[in-house]
Amino acid sequence: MAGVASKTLFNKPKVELHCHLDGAIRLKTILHFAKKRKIQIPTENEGELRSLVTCNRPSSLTEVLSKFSYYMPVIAGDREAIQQIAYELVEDKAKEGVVYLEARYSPHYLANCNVHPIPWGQTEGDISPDEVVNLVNQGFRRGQCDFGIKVRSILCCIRHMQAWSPEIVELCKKYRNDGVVGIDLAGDELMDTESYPGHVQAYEMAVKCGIHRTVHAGEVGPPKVVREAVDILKAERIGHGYVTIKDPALYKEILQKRIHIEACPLSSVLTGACDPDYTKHPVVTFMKDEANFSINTDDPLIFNSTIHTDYNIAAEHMNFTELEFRTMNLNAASSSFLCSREKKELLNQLYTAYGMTQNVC
Ligand code: PRH
Ligand code: ZN
Repeated sequence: MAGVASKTLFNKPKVELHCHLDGAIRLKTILHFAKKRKIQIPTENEGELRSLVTCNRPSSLTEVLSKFSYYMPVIAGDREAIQQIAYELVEDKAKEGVVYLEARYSPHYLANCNVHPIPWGQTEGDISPDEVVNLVNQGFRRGQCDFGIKVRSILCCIRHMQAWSPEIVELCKKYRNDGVVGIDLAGDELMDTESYPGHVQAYEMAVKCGIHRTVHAGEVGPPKVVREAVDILKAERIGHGYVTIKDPALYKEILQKRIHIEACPLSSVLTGACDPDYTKHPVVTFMKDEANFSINTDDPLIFNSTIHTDYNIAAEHMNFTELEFRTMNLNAASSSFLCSREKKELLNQLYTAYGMTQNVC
């Protein structure tokens, strides 16, 4: 066992590119705001809430996504709660040794727009998606000061809510110098973008304005979704992308273009996206082929995990060595959506921490 324990340790600074703010909330915080706001949730007990909102065996993406509805009404639409979850995420990630985090969320979900279905703007007395971005920024700013790590946001379009996408790209533009580094498309991917012009137009605008782009694709959907993400949405990074290896031409292109794949091992098994045998996981193929990829948590609340859980999976079942963890984190830093100056700073921070002499000027 001593061999396994030493194998699983990667106690060095890490970069995480794929973590959902609303999938990374503390149970205690949900219970606190439920009580404070007098919002009824199925239980007031932390252990019971954990079993309700977490997945511990393979299910489906649809089931995983349905978990959010147990607790989102408690957080969404509340200024204090939104700031607090942002602040706490920074604290949690700093404790996990993450030095740079790109956290993603849907401003519309956190503003409660799915409950008050007005596609653009705000209802009276409610908070707008724009205000959500401000609140998250405030939480992240405070967190960065207190815990000394760097955090940026990616704003999510939602597959089945294309009417929100024009506002997402506008918010990305508005806050591009204030914490927001990119656009994403999240949600259930079994819908093709050709019939979703709202997303296509938003991504066209993102390209035009130099907004960085990632897309959830090839998680549970077919290779075609990844193809669309690359060809139509001009994605620079792919969230999950496991299915890519089933289409040799597509996979070759991903490798050649060095498109970054944001892999989330535990998530991939619990959403039923990948076989539970981690030794056969697409990440093993990515590693063997020296693909540009990273290891991330996705939704640590739902998967009852931390970044260590995913790193341990990689070490124990995928034969990741210290060298592979380093390479993977350097690839993540290079594929981050930071501006070139900050990217160089991050890379140099990692080189120093990993005891490497290389320096980027
Ligand atoms: N796949 C697709 N969508 C996901 C995932 C998974 O990686 N995890 C969270 N989400 C969606 C949730 O609906 C969440 O509310 C939204 O992304 C924004 O964070
Ligand atoms: Zn995700």
